[in-house]
Amino acid sequence: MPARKQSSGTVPPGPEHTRTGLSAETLRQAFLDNLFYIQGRFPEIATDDDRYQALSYTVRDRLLHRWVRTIQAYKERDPRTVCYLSAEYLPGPHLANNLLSLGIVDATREALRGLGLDLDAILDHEEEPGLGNGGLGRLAACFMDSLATLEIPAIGYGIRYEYGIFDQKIQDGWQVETSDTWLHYGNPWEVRRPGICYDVRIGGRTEHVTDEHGRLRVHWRHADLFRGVAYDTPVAGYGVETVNLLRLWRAEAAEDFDFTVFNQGDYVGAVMRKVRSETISKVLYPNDEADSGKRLRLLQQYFFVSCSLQDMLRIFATTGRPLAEFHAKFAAQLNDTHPTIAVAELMRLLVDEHGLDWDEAWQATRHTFAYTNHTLLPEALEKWPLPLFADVLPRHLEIVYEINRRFLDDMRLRYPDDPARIARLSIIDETPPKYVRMAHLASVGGHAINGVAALHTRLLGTTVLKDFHDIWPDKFQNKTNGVTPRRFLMLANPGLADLLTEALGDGWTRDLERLRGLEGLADDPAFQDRWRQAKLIRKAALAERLRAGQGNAIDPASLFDIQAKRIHEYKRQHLNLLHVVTLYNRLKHAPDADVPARTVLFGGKAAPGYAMAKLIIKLINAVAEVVNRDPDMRDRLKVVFVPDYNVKVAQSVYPAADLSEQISTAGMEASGTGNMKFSLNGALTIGTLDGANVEIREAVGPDNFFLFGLDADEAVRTRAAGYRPYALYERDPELRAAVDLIAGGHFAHGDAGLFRPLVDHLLGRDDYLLLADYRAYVDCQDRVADAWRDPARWTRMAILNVARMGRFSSDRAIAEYCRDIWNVAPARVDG
Ligand code: GLG
Repeated sequence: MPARKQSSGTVPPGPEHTRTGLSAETLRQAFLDNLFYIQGRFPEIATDDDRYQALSYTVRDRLLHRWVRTIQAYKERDPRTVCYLSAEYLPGPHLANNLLSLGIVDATREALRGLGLDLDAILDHEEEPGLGNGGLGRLAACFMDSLATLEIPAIGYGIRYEYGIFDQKIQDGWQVETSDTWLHYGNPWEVRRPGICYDVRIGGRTEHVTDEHGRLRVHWRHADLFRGVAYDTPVAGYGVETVNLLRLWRAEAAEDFDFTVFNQGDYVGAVMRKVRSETISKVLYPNDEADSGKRLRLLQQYFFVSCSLQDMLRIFATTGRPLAEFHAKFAAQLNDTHPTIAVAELMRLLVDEHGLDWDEAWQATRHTFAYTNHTLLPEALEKWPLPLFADVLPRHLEIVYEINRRFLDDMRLRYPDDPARIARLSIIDETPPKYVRMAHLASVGGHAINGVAALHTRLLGTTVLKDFHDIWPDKFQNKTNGVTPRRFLMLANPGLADLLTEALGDGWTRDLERLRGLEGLADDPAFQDRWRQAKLIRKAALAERLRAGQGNAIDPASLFDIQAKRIHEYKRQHLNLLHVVTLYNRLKHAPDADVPARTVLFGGKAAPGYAMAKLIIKLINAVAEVVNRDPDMRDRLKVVFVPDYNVKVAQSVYPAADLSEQISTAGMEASGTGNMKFSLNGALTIGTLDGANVEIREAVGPDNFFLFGLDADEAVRTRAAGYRPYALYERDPELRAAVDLIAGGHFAHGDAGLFRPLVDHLLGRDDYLLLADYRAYVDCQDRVADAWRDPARWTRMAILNVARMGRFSSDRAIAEYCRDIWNVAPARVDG
């Protein structure tokens, strides 16, 4: 643990010191006080939850202390502030991370030990806020961590979903969804701010009138009114005084409206309206489903964006600057298209509510926003049916039309003879029933567009946003994703973190490039030994967790081959399975074959409406059932599905991996961030040239990466050339045997129908080119097995992977956003 300035040494004892001091003794006292005064308990009768709450409040007090000082510093200095607008955040459990940021893990452990309590047991009790689906929400959380650590003034804006991502149970091999209950015991980390609330109007119609100065004015006669209330969560920087703000909005009924109904004698109606209002922030939409018709989803997006912009305007008003300078105060990032309605909403607020003229407002708007694209999948590029949009946001539709009219007028001057191109560029898709294309609105309404890995950014500019790239090549930038080394190394893998600190000093925790110093130790036998020890400890811990949870006995000495991420056909968990079944066939035919023992682990949720992904989960469990019971496998092959994959589970999975499966069809995964977390924890990657894999391979060196398969251009050509998967099936006996075994019902108690949809798709269309990559993948897995047989070689590769992963810190990513897109600088908060 790096040395920190502890207020116990520098601040004279006084009321403040005892309230927020960082020594074990003050922590112990504060914990007991909170147990008593907040929970109303004494140690002998306290429950796990009482202890968790008391400790969390103890830590929160210490955060609030810094939080207040951060706000004071920002108020005095009035710096440009980043506003990250994101419909999703996946922060993971707060308590341990906050202990780490404050530098009080050891002191807290000691304080609790003095009371006969175990810190880890208390940490384990926390229910994480699952306010996101996967990579996109987790990236937002990593970015919040890095912004605070780099001392950048920032606010994260989003939605306080009452029900986050569903919990996953596995019953009879199938995914079963149950509702998330993260708020059940209350949430000690948030502060509700009833005073910070905004009205959000929807529906109705507009009236255009001329005011007494002859100016055209628009009145929006809305049909419905909601209120958003702020819930604030502190986000502490690591090893610095900065504590930034994550402000999530909860929807409530606007009281005055209820009151009118109540006065009309309809008390029940008024309450019903309240219930209906609250549904806006009730539940997170699972991804992978077409949202386009979902009114509630559009309401959610508009709701949080409107509250956030009104909040920014309120803050701006305190600076006394003229409104036309709004963009000098705020840099707002649109995290995917979900918050893109912000472009029209800021125009509405500036023009309709604050009386700016259009050009001034447009200038401020364009310089405020920038847009991050996270996917090329056409089904994920949001567009809203025009009738729905008009019904919910009639005024915004007028504004979008006006933005579009001005934009297309320009474009017609530029491309006078190219109406097809104008139609392609238009923010409105004219195909009936007509749609509003949100990615186009984001591209026109901001000053920068970025992809999340080099390959992704290239494809963005040459495919889905090509027409925009033609007009504004300079607007396009690449910002390769990164991950926070605090949560995903220091917290998740304390043994490895200690080893790194011993070898390199603790500077790597805030400057991950310093890991490069490990290169010189890659061949050192003593260091290699300790490296393997550290890995083995994490593998044993995961094995123990799985044994306790599901009764699965797995051998920590075996090769842990792990694929953990959302279940999706493009991510190809079923390609991994084809390899597993191939290994199974080989062992069945040659039971004495010299095959290194391997445990293949899967984790991940399928969108509830995505039948094929759910069938893949069933197949994983079905294969596991047969393989794990077969005496011929003699512990050389095991298959395990880790249920309910979330940030907490992920923290125990990444450090335990030997092999990281990053095997998506090239051109499909925008970046991936799990790939970075595995590699940073010393796993070797088997992967395609997709997303950030390309850059990871460049960084760690091709010798330290197991590459296979078609690249993105080859994948396009393969499809264009009339791809016939069936021919590949016929030609490759091992592939045929694996597919036949699945098709014949071997893993389904003889039921040949169960996996038929999956097999038919592979043999008929195979959109994700599994069969095209199968042989290269299986051969590559054989090279993995060879490397694994030589522990010195494997460990050397693992050390070099970690040594060269520094570039993939979210600190680097955020520093690039600050420099190239946001134009913001640190504002140091003094201790
Ligand atoms: C996306 C992509 C991932 C990407 C993540 C963060 O699918 O490839 O790493 O965003 O940029 N929807 C996602 O999870």
